[in-house]
Amino acid sequence: MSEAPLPTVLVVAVALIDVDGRVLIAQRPEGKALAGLWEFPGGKVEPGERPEQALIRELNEELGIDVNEACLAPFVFASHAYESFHLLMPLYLCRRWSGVVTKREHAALAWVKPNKLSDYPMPPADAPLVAWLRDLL
Ligand code: 523
Repeated sequence: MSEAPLPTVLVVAVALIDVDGRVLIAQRPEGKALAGLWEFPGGKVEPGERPEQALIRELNEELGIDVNEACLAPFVFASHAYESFHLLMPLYLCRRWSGVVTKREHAALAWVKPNKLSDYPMPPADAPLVAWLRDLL
């Protein structure tokens, strides 16, 4: 008998890119899954949300910034089978936002040159995106 397939969880994430071409990564806090690892900020898409709406909400909650949907460029899909669910995660690119990026829910934030991103341990879904980003930027 084959086992039941893992549920799929849709998560959205973003590579915020500043005027110097640095990318924002955020360290997951203690008490959460994957604590201590550096992620592209984002979160789960709630029922009834479009992915872009979910990302705009998450960026406001987590980083205190406002993003216009027209400034979100879809980029690439990450996909990873975690222990209890399969994560599907489109990563968007964003170069424009309003407000100041502020640490609200993470342990730390870092603006990192693309060629230095691999120095930061990342969740398994995020890590393969680094090479794409490095080649693109
Ligand atoms: N990831 C992930 N990479 C990444 C994000 C934003 C999230 O691998 N860039 C994973 C981590 C969690 C799941 O996606 O397993 C949901 O993340 P999040 O941060 O929205 O949810 P948590 O950890 O706060 O979980 P809940 O408490 O269930 O909301």
